[in-house]
Amino acid sequence: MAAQLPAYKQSFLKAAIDGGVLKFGSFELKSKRISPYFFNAGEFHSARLAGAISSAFAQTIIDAQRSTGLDFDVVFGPAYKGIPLCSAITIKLGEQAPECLDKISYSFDRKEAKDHGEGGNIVGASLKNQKVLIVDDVITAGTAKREAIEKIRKEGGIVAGIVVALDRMEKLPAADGDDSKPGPSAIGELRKEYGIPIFAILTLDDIIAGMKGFASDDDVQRTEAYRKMYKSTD
Ligand code: OMP
Repeated sequence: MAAQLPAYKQSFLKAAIDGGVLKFGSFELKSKRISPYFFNAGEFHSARLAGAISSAFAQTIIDAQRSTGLDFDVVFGPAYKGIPLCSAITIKLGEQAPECLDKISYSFDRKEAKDHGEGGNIVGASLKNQKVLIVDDVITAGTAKREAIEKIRKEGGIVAGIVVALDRMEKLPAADGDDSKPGPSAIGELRKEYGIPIFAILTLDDIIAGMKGFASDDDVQRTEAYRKMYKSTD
């Protein structure tokens, strides 16, 4: 495992690989790119892995609070994969930073609005006039995060930032379909467009650094070739 990664990132990467969350092979992405690796946060369902991912998120968030002044009231998990994340992360934040206990809440959205009972689109804390931190699994082209930002704004919330488990560091798909040209990242564009900070527990660079020594040479080479082809310019 790579010596240069902070201990919590190393143990998160190890948990992801041991738990079959991070897999090597051939996978078609939402963008239709064929990737030699895939990160499936839906596999983080055991007590051990749910603990590992929520601890790593909490640590990343606490570091960001200390180093950048990140400030928020609500941890928001977009449906579906963000839902277990936002509740587990909120519990961890309360444990790791007790000053969060009475300050931070969580909420998530429904895919379809409920038209009876309490009704509405949001479950958990109201977003109105609240500073909202989005937590989610992976960022590739940023489509899912854009949708979450728009939803939060519609509810009257102020997006304070985004934290993801993995930043794939990919350039946005080219409008003309020619993926061989250099291009900007999804994260860079979101930062510019919305003026919000974005943090990740792991990046593709971390994975490549961490996989050397235990993954096969073939997997390392294919992942490096993928990075060369699709890594963004920023
Ligand atoms: P964007 O919305 O384009 O950023 O894509 C992120 C989504 O892609 C995630 O929320 C997943 O649904 C999916 N995904 C993964 O879960 N893991 C990966 O390693 C890659 C993807 C992907 O399709 O790009």
